[in-house]
Amino acid sequence: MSLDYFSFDKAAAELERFARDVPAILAGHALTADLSAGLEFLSDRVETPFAVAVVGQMRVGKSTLLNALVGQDLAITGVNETTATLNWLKYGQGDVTTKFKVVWKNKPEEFLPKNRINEWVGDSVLARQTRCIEFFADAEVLKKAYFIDTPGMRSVIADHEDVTTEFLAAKLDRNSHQQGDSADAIIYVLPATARETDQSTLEDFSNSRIPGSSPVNSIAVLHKWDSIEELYPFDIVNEKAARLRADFSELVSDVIPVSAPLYIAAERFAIHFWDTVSLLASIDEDESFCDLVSDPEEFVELDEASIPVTVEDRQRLVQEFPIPWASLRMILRHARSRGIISGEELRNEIRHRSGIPALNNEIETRFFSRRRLIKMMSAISRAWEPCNSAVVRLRNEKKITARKIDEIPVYTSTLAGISGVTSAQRDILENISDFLADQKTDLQEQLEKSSVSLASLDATSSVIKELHAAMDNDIRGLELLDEENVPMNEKDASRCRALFGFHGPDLDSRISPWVDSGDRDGVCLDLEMFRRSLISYRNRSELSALLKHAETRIEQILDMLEAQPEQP
Ligand SMILES: Nc1nc2c(ncn2[C@@H]2O[C@H](COP(=O)(O)OP(=O)(O)OP(=O)(O)O)[C@@H](O)[C@H]2O)c(=O)[nH]1
Ligand SMILES: [Mg+2]
Repeated sequence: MSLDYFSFDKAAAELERFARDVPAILAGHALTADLSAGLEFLSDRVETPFAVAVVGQMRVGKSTLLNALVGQDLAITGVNETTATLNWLKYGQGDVTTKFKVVWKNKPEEFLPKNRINEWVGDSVLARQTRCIEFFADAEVLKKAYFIDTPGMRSVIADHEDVTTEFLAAKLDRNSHQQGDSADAIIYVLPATARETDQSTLEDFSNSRIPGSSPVNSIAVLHKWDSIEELYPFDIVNEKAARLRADFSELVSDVIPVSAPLYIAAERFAIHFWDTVSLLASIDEDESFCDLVSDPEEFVELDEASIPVTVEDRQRLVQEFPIPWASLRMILRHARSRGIISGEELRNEIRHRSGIPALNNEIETRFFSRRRLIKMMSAISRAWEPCNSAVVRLRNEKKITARKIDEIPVYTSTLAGISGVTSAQRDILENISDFLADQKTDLQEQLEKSSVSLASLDATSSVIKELHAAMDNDIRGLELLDEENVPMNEKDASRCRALFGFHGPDLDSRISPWVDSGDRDGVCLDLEMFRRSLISYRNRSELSALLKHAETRIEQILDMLEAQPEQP
């Protein structure tokens, strides 16, 4: 067993090799040339990016969140209801990034300069005539996934909600999921402001829930928590997330507290901003600090000698570094309550608290890797058919050719045995014998060619076949574990999930439940014990395939760990 069975990158490289080599092998033989066309889709399929849609109530910060994830201000944000169309954020370079594409409902699509986008904001006539808008940016993340910004649910602008729900429900259609077409993920943005009770968040979620979404493709974020009017809003939202995680466990993969403006500030604001904010947070007088953070006007106008940053400097600060007031206030309070005086430390702390790194990680490891596998597996399984047909044709051809080759000596000796012929007839018989000898050489060449094609086909597809079987078993195992009433305790089930690549297909993710066991030997020992403990399920016939696969995965992991050099 080799490393190829774990890492997605290696699997993708194998698939790429397969997609490149097999059509060439098929095209190289007259008998199979027609089948190579059936494989052209392969390379495209591996390349297609994922679609990630962001949905939620109006003004909950969907567009701001997308800008944080993409790393650029592509989606339009605003204090009033803003996004009026389905907006796709896609990868592009050069001229296209200065434009946007309008896909009209009733006329051909067109590219327009970016400065005209305001005509599509809010309740506009143009928005109603538009199917969707596409924006392009040269952002690394967009190479992997495109993002869809949606108009707010419960929108006062008619039609918005229907547009979003219908569109996304169609994308998540179970049947297309089977085909591996729907590699989409949905981020539900739920408000986490002070007046949102758990009950109202639950209601909000059920209102915006897209039919067909499930933990396999959905995640919830509690957004705008920075505006909770408490000293420790993060602790409050964290507790809320923990409660909702239990309520939502059947619906989304996780519930993560997020504040996009905090991340945008951490990523884009110069250190001057962070130094100034931490300086302001260290004011001696508690009362002055409370006045300073009481409202945005006071923040820039309060003129007291004890404040270590002048009124002019504060005015310049808010102009230069635009951030929602609630976010700025939260940063100031956070720095003060935790006694953070270093701008750099504050910035790192806020980046972490923004929840975006956790969200990115969740998107990547939970659904991208799993969806990527499903997508890849579906591409591979579609490639079997032409390959198998080619193998059958080549084998038949080989059989027929070999038979013909065997028959030739019989004819030749029959010819040689003919007696009592004239010399002219002898010449003819000799010509026939020569002709048969040439035929034999041609047939042998033909046989050789078919054998070479068969051998290359076999060599090229055997790795991918094994890979396919292993990953297919991962997916089947995960699906079984997703079912209700699986006869396995939760701890064992979650360990099997990890083994099957639930947290990511690479080795580290697969052994994540055991890494606490210390060094490599500790992990190996615990894995071995886990393998033995699975024996207790052996009388559950419905689990037999799953147990067998768990066993195989453990063996492969042990082989791989043992092959690794010991850490010093
Ligand atoms: N305090 C705070 N403000 C936020 C946050 N996210 C967004 N905002 C602000 O909320 C307002 C609305 O943000 P958008 O991103 O436009 O919201 P949206 O959900 O896309 O709105 P629609 O497109 O109208 O549905 C803007 O003024 C943002 O600056 C957040 O996490 N915290
Ligand atoms: Mg918006």
